[in-house]
Amino acid sequence: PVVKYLADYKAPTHKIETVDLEFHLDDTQTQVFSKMKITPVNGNTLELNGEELKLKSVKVNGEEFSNYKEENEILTLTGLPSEAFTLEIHNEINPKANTALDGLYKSGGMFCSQNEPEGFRRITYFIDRPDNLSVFTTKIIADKKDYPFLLSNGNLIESGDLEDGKHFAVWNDPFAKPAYLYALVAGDLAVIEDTFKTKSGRDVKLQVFVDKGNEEKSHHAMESLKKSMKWDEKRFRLEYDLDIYMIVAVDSFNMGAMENKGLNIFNSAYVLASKETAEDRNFFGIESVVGHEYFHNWTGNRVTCRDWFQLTLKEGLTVFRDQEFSADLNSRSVCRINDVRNLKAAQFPEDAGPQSHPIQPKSYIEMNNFYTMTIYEKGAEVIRMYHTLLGEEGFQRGMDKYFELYDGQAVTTADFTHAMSVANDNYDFSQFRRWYDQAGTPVLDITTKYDEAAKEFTLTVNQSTPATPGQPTKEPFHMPFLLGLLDSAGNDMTLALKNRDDQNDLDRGLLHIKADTETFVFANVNERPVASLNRNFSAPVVLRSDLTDEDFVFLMANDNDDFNRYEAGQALALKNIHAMLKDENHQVDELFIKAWGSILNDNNIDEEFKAVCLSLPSMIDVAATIDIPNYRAIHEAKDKLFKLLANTYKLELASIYNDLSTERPFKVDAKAMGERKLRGFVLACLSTVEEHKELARECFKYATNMTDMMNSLSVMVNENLPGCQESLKEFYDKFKDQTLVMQKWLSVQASSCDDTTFDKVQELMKDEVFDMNVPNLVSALIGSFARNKVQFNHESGRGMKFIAEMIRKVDAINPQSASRLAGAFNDYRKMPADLKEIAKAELTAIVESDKTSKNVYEKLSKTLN
Ligand code: HT7
Ligand code: ZN
Repeated sequence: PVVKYLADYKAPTHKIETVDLEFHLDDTQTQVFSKMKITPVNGNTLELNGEELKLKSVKVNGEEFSNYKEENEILTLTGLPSEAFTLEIHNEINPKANTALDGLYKSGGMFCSQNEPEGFRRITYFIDRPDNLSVFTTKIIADKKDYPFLLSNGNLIESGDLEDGKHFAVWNDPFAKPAYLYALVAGDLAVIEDTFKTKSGRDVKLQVFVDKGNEEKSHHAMESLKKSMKWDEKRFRLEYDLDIYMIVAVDSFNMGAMENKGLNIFNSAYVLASKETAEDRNFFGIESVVGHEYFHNWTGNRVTCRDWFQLTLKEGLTVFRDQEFSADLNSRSVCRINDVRNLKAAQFPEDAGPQSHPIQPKSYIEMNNFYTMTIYEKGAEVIRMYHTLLGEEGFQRGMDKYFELYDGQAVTTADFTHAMSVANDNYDFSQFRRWYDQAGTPVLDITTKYDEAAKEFTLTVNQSTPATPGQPTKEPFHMPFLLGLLDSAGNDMTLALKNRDDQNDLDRGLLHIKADTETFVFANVNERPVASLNRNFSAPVVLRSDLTDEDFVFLMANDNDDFNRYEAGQALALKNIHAMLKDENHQVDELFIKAWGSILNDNNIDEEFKAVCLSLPSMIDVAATIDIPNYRAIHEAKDKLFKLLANTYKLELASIYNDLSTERPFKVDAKAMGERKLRGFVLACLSTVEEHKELARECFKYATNMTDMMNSLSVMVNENLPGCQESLKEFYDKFKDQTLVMQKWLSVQASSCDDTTFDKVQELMKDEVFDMNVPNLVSALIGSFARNKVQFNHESGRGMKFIAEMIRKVDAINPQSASRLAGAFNDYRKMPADLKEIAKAELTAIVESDKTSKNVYEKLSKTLN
């Protein structure tokens, strides 16, 4: 397969100024007519991308043209005019056969498209790269009965009836855009409508299209859209620019959602929600994804990427924006904790494994493999660091400058840095730029010393970054490090640095870490302080410090930074789990048990924050610190600790459970969701206590919303509690016609660590609710099993052999879906020898097969290397 390099970037030879498209929709033989106005920039040879297309005819300036050849998915036209010309192409495509869901395809009875990053070339021949910005006009012709709605980007300018039961619609998008933002939808849909008045007084028509019968489940998405529009005006002063904004929900989709200009297409999982069918995390996810796609209108669409190596320019920035949106609308502390939990659970392992890459990669084989946690979530952390360094005002000045300089253009991450710098007195980001180029999670080793006589506190910070594929050595990063020194009453001391000039950010507690080793000496420190380090997770690093258990207990109770209150509890829990892994007779630290109990019994902490603070570190958090993790042992150690805590505090837990079980109206706000979250957590605790084994079944029977239902169902499945099988059956009978709910049912069963899970998954694959062609279902059943560390790494090797077989099967249908499953093998280098042997044989066979897609090839060849 061909490797593409950032260093090889060359500007396009031509510009497609406008393109008029005409579609004659048909399941297997859709006709596409494209008429492009093209300006030559450099030379008279034009290369157009085209994949899986049947070429019918080519005309230049109205005349048949035959000076072309088609090779390696490129249509090369030579001897073209050196002045502006028109190029007309007619080709045919087969949407029904498109199971890869890339380009134009069918989801249920509907036609829909997905063009990012390189799907448009599967619709027609084009300069399919983000630095070619064109004005698109689209005429869609289709059967009126089957496809009453015909949609594309921009404004509807004409529509009408045709012969033979057909009709047409013409859409024009006045904003020049790259082909990846192009969209087309045709279907027999239901729609809900609303309007939004922008800050300058324009009315924008809002529409959410869903399958008929799902209208009632689309209101939360509509409300989320209006909140997003309002928030972007208030926080970023950004107003929507078209007169219409449409969202379409589809069941077959490769990712969460897509920000096509004025016509977002969403995975139905991020649109549909009712209290009976969606969990709180789904309501939260819908708000955040609707926000994310909306925010792309400015960060992605108005200012786009020059090439796909710049993907984090739009994705890191837009994730930062959606995180801030969620934080402004919900609990800021809990949002930050959850964002970091997510980063540590998924991005840190990615950065420590075979797929590790900088947020701006230097090469790729298949771009679809680079929609990663690193580009998105670490990318957002990098944006957050600009924000921490410059403060909210300075950051906003930088954003204003970014739009002033680059609106309507395709630019690079260096351009973003430039805007941030010039808007802030030419702030020096030269060392900071290493975050774009170097992969791997930096480690900070911190030692502290208090000199009572001199009243000085010394903090020594040593940074190092492990080698990653292709990057054996690293240069130090510039990172913002937020710090507090707490006195014995838990108050933040006033900070004064003795040995350094960079005092200016000290009132914010901000230190700049730049060198491999930095020493900070604080003066006038009247008692030994407890240091609260890297507050709010200001730098995305692994922190190792000499803080004592007593310090962590103190921080859990007193830190003024909520993130570090949470983090201190995690650090203590982790220490205990490690000790239990070393010695199965280890007595859990009394200090930790007490501190956990104090949080549980603290009435001044809100429910959701309490639930996250009491949660134990994930299996991945524990495994991250072990060379060759034994997942079964980790699971058992965590389980033992959890049971100990639950049994120690069973009376208090039961009383909290009862308090939270009194009848209350169902609301989707932070308070109500927090209460349900804590109730679910407490239920999980109590279910491990002998006298409360029936509680989960009770909760399930009387549940009036999906959150309570899934909380109780997953506890029953994981602990194999009484009532589990009846509950699974009742759930199935009630929801078998609702695929989104069935995804939960499949996932909860495939995630159980129990050894019966393997056979269960084989059986579930035969169930009529499962369909290998739908990525959500593949992810819910096979993906959940692949992420089930205990069962994937089963001593017999059966778990990984099964996933290898599934990768092959799914790859023949949908390479993007298969490539995601292949991520299960990222732990390859950390496997015990016998499992590694099995994995090697399986992966080698896949990599060597000529049937393997480039998506899977790229992932697994890196894994084996
Ligand atoms: N910008 C989108 C990225 C994307 C995608 C979306 C749906 C299906 C396939 C896709 N490939 C890439 C999603 C986003 O970040 O908003
Ligand atoms: Zn995005």
